[in-house]
Amino acid sequence: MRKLWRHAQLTTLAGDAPWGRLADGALLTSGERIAWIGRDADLPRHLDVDAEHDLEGALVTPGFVDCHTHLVYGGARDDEFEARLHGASYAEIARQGGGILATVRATRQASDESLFASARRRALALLTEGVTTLEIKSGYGLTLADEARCLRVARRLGRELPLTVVSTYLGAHALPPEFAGCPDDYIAAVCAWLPALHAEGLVDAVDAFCETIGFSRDQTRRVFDAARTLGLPVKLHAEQLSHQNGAALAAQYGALSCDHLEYLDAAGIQAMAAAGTVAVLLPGAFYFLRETQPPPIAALRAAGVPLAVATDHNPGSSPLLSLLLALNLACTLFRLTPEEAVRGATVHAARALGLADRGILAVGRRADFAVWTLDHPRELTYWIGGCRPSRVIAGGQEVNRHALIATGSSLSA
Ligand code: DI6
Ligand code: FE
Repeated sequence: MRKLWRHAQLTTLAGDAPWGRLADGALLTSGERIAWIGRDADLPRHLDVDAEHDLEGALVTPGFVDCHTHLVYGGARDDEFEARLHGASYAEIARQGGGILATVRATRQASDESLFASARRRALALLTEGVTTLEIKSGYGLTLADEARCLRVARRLGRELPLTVVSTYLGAHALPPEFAGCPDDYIAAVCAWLPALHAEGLVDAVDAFCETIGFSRDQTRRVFDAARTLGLPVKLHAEQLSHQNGAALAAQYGALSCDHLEYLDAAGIQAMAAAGTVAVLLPGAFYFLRETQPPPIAALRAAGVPLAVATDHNPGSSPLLSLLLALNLACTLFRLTPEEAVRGATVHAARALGLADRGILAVGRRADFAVWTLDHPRELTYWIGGCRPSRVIAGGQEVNRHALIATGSSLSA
């Protein structure tokens, strides 16, 4: 199928021009890919196409990439939100067996079908805003069987929704009760489970939570060694709540990304720059936990580290299901420019997932794009709520979001 999209204000994000903008542009898709892109006036004559759409001056951007989510879990943690409003801290709640472990209990009790139904609803909320590629981490199962269940749900979402899903094994997220007091034994188990998960085709990358309430550098290193043995790329939750030197360690392993980074130091920045590691900024967690120290954006920028922005959707520290709101928060709280924020949720987010075929609009890239009735792409970072694409195209196919939402509600009722 060859489809021609005409009279668009293209925000290609390709090349050096601001936003890669092309006024009155046209785009030809062939199957899942972009076959031609340029000025409408320069369209080759006598193009053989199956369908033609006039976008009447609407804005077109690449499909968004949400490169850091924990989308698959049971239950919710609104009770902890309320407890924090009464003075408890996130770390205290975690130490008392709440926090991540509360979600682990709810996830283990949830059926495969209910895990799938709730994750599907969340994925559709993101898709409705133009997200066409989504990373999903495990990390709320913490047994081989439960981690596998969660990763299978992620894979099933990728099969059943018009989204690309990248799945990340985060067995080293928290210490489960079975291993209380024995974190090294748990890390041995996390490493021992990985080959089976990988053999089943469930793992695209490996992540860990390197933190006082998570795992140490040495434990993180063991997880990374297990990943390296299987040729799997790594990424890290690094320097979120305290400085652990995790980012420098991850960079030594050529990590795709280091994520959070509020407490990142100059050595970590240099290591990331040298390794080409992407900094994934998660302003939703910063906002929801009322953190006060923002990541060192100016120094990351000066060092040439690519900046990505993601939702970090999870029930504890970032119950955020809007990548557009994450973009606004990245600008207001972290002082990203609107163009940096939008590049952070497209081209740099794709790079954080090791995907070279998307994130910009260019010939040969995936035909993932969103159409917006906006005048300027910076509006994507400006409006707080209420901004939705009028159309979403994933792999060259128009996504019927209303039909997907209607089907899901009847299945999960
Ligand atoms: N850092 C986070 O922000 C999430 N996980 C992590 O390692 C929080 C997960 C949760 O509170 O459930
Ligand atoms: Fe996270």
